[in-house]
Amino acid sequence: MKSVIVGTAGHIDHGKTALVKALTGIDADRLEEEKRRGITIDIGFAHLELPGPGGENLRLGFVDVPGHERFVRNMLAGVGGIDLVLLVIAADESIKPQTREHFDICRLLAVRRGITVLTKADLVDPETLEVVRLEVEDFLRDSFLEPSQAPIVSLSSLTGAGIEDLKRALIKVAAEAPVRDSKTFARLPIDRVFTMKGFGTVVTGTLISGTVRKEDELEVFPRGPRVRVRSVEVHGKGTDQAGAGQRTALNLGGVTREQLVRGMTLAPPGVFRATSRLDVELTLLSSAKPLKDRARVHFHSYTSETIATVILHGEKQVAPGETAFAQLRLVHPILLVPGDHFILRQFSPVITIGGGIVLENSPSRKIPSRSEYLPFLKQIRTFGAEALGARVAAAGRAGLSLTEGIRRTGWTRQQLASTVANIREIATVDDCLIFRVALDGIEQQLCSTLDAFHNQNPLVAGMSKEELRGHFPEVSHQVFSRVVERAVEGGKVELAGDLVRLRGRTVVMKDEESESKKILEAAFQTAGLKVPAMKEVLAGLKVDKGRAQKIVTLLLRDKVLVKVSEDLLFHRDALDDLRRLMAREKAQSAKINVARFKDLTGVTRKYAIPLLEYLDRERVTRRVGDERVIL
Ligand SMILES: Nc1nc2c(ncn2[C@@H]2O[C@H](COP(=O)(O)OP(=O)(O)OP(=O)(O)O)[C@@H](O)[C@H]2O)c(=O)[nH]1
Ligand SMILES: [Mg+2]
Repeated sequence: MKSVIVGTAGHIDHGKTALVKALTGIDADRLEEEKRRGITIDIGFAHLELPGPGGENLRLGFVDVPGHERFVRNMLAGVGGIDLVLLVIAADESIKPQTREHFDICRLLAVRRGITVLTKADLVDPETLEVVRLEVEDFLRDSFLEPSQAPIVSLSSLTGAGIEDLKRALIKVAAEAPVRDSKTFARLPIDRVFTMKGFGTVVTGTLISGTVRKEDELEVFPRGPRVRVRSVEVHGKGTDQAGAGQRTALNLGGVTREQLVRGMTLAPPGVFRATSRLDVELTLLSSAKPLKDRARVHFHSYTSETIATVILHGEKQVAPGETAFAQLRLVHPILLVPGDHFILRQFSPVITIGGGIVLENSPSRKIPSRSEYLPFLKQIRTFGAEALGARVAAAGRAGLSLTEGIRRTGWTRQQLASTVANIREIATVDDCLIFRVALDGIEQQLCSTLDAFHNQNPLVAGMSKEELRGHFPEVSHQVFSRVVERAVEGGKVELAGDLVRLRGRTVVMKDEESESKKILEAAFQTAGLKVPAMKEVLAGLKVDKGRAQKIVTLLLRDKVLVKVSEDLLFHRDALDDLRRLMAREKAQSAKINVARFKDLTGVTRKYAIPLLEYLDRERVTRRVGDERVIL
């Protein structure tokens, strides 16, 4: 069954509540004070099912708002989630200030459909009704209620005349309203909180997107506990789940009434973050005074309100009727995503001056230069694939993590994935979206970093991955690994253990270096197990100490020299001879002690102990007491 939310709008006493009652039989004025004073103070609710054009049922949830100018903030809490509006104008009074203000609010909130209702038709003669109708048509010209497109119905809630016409118009307009997305993340801006005896805490609101099921866990924004949905009601009836576009009541566990107020939002846990900075596109009403940079305003979105400072992107002020990009700094954080609408009211005296649409919910604190930032804002203003592309491009080499992408778009992982699948320029690396050109750039820099390294360190076989990684602090671990992989696959780079090197770059030696290498190797080879003191060998070389050290490292890497202890290096041939010697000794005796080892090899104790320990490590011998078993 399709669910549509219908809001009322219009001047005080023009018959909004009476109209809702004539349609639904429900008196939306629920407060004692409202009944006593005969005016609506806070939003009220009603519901009605009508047969749709195809025979299916349409479920209409009504949000009835107050017309009094002092209660516009309550009106704003109700109008945020509506799909269509009934603009109520009394035939005996015609257009009045809150007719204009409510209508402006609907336009600023981008309400796209509705019906104009001329109430109290019974109080005027047909000529007056006709005059009012013409006046109203003029007023609506070129708006979303343009008279040639949207119905105007005159009726009397008192006599019931015209109510059936309105129902027919409602069926038509409601059937045309797009279905809200029940598959995306649930968001429920709370409009009422109360306790019910034996039930505990109950909240109500218009579910603007997604689905809430019994037993769901939800998070309270801007900050609050995680709560559990104990039960769900839609239009006063218990149900297993509520879908987008339904008036929803939730009985919540894990929270007290005192922890919740109107203006908070319920959403799935761990997905979103409330924000106190928003980049927006805002439009000033032509009736408003110019809006200056840094002006303080009242900010309203869905059921929430706070005070905000308007920071214009590169302009001193916005002229009446103009549209501009701005950053809003909110005094209290609110959970909003791109595409959400808001209303701005003058700080004092409080009147509606404009409104707009959220473009970015996590802008940086620093305001970028206008020339640099405006193209980005224009791109994200498209809200589709192009907007996502712009965000990924702006993320540059860091890429946009899916978590961040979800938080900043309000899209689900699936929505993101299917959008990205159609953008060839974007690659998905594990959990990160990144432009292919960014990957190319990192790869190029990786190769030039390696090239520079090889040039500076001709005697080193490659750069350690760790050190190379250090050159790319802005790049995530996943992306770095992917780029290395790509470079290897592309044949540009090769891996040798933990070392990365450009393909084909072997160690290059200058003449005196390769000569030194030979001298060094020869010195160790001829020394056998009686290895020379390192210092002496190095002193005999033609190269400086640093290079000599590198040559030693190179010989160690190539396993020509073997490190037996911290300061004892042996030539591998000498150690191979030693193994053979031990094998021969085994034929004589299964065991060997230090004295015998010294005799056999001719080395002093200073060398014998490290060598034996080396043999133990190599599993040639095993120490048993003071002796060793030859294995
Ligand atoms: N004769 C006549 N009276 C009406 C009609 N509709 C409403 N009224 C009366 O007008 C008065 C105001 O009606 P409400 O429905 O409370 O007006 P409202 O627009 O809800 O007022 P607020 O919520 O305070 O802005 C009440 O006394 C209604 O009985 C109508 O069609 N004909
Ligand atoms: Mg009312």
